[in-house]
Amino acid sequence: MKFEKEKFLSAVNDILRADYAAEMETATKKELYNAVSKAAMALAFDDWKKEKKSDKKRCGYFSAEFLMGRSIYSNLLNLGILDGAKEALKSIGKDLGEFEEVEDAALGNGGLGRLAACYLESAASSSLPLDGYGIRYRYGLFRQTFEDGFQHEEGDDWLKWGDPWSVRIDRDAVVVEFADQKVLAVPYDMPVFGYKNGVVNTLRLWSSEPVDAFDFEAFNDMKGEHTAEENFHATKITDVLYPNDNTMAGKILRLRQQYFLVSASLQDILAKDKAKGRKLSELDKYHCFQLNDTHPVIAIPELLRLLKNEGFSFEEAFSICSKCFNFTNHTIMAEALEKWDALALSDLLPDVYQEIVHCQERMSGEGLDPTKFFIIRDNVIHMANLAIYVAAKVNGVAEIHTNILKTDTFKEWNELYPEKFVNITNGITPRRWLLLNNPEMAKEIDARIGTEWHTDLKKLKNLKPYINEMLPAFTRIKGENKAKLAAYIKEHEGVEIPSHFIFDVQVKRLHEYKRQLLNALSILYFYYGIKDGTIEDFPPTAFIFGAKAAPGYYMAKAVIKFINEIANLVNSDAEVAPYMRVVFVQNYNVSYAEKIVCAADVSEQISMAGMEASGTGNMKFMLNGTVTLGTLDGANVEICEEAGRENNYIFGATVEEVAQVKKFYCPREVLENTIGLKRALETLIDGTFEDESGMLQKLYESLVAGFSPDRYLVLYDFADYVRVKEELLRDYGTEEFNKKCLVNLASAGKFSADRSVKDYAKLIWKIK
Ligand code: 26W
Repeated sequence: MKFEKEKFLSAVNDILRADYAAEMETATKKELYNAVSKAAMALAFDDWKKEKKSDKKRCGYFSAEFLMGRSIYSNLLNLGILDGAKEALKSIGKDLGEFEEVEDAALGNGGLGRLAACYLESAASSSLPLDGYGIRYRYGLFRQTFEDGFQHEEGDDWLKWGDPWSVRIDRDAVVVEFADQKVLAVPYDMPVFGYKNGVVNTLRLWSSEPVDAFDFEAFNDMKGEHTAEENFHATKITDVLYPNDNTMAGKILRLRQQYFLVSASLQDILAKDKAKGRKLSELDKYHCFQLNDTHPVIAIPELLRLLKNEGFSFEEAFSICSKCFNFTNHTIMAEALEKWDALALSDLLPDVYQEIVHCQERMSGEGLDPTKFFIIRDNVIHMANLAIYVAAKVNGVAEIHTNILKTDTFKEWNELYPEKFVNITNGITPRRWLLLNNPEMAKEIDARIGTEWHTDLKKLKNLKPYINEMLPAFTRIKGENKAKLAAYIKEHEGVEIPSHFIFDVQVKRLHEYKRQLLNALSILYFYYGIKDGTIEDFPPTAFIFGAKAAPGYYMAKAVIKFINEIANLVNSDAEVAPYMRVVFVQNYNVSYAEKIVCAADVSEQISMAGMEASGTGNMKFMLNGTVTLGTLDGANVEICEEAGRENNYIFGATVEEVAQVKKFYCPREVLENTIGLKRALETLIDGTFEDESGMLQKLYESLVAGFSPDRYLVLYDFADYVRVKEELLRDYGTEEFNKKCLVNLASAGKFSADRSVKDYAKLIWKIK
């Protein structure tokens, strides 16, 4: 897009005058942010209109979560006006960097939601007609603070700065009906800009409102209170994102959210097709739908219901659904596979429930063995089974994960429908995760191999001949990024990290299977080793954590408390100060990630093998030239395939070994036989840390006591972990180590989300 500075500034000024009765000189930061954003939106209006009107087959990405992060910089970048806008603002004495205060749109928990955001960007950048359908939560993922080392949660008022990147489309509002409630679903459309290609797709987020915003009649009849109550119920549906990641809570409000999202989206899509004169019997000619995990799977019976209302028979409707829907699984954890109480669902959505029953009957009618194949059993509805039965394709998100789905989690289903199961390895958008977050590194790459990699990440391999020559620039830029991160951490967390320290980073949601606890115990092992002299010349290392724990997840919160205690111990010990720092950053989110990922020396990806479906943080670090310290889990396996295992640091039990070990596992035995482990572990109970809450005690017990102690083999993998970790830390700083970093960067091509969405388009969506 050609950028005309004067025109742009004058557009900004017009918006300031019309919307805020302000001008450049007098506008507040917030007003300016809104005006700049709106002016940029206006530039892309024609492209957006074109895409909305186009007749091609489109895919709807149905997701309860879109973790978009901050939009302004990535949008300006993709519109090709980031530098222009920066210059323009500078010329009037303003700094684009000030918009760093703008809140993230954190309408997602973690990996699944961020993946959805990357896919939207990559699809637009690859000119693929993909639109997101989600929920416009009034409050996104909670804001996290630490008080005395404990996590505290606050509401996330993400709209504080306004929402200039959305447009409310009242004319597209639809009514969503529950047995006990009728609400209005109002869409807010966010443009999704392709990278410098003039493509603008849409993320449509639905907000719930009362059907009649203000009922004058009721008010006049003195029923005003009743109206207020209805009001309350209606907005409640989209009030807040559920902060659970990987655990199914079974809350009816969550079911309401899920149904609200899919019913509104499908009604909207069908109504527009009808208005265009399309035949609904040919729905699959114009649409397909990707169900992002089980959360939107209730779309299947809802479409059955809607089509039957249009006069189709169940079989006809079923046939349409089986061509339109596809299902992605993002986790094998049993506690995360959604199941709903049949009575509760039938109370809330009787007609939808009937369609689920019909699916079950159809299945029985086919003569399938009901002990293996069921949707409803013991009055519980298994949403994953419903999805697999109806969907055209089912995919896992990394090779190893898809294999586990096929041979274990959904073994029977795979034997029944082998052609349904496919793998699409996850990816990340290289625009946000290299161009934008690490611009200096991007420039160095451009200078050597040109800019094609911006949209064809495989081209990064052309860097390989330049690796030796690029080392000085690489280490210089990494050093600058580290200094910036250290300053930011000093300001926001109050912890001083010398930037010559190794930055060893573990950032992701807090979950036992991700084993932040393993990392924590290794730190204590090194700490006591340094103190008692058994470890000499320990390479100075800063251990950096970032993670939110689900508010009701006791063990996860205990791990946060433990690591914060370790940080206190280590950071206040003058004797180890030359060797170690520990910091747990507060409120880790997309914007924090952008700062961290480009400044890391070590990427910790240490889940118990078989548990992490893919991981995408691992890819972000790799793309920024960071070695992985990890298990053979999720996409780590493919990272090693691409970059060479010798260029990463792999440890621990493999999936096969995990299965073997678990048969006779005795953590107490491991504890006795692992040097240094006991000392580290017993800090949980020996008074090293004060434990009034009893949390640390519980953490200890989770590893050594009870029915299945140490479920995630923290103790089992400890020895191998510290061995490989120490090897890594001692390699740090050598030329060989720096080369490993760059080989990783140059080998990251496979992990572009552009590749992922193209795979989806070809294998699943059949769109061009
Ligand atoms: C019902 C509660 C609930 C909430 C969230 C269940 C499951 C989830 C998600 C499936 C959790 C999630 O985000 N999974 C992550 O998805 C990423 C994208 O595919 C993967 O990279 C991660 O490995 C996986 O943990």
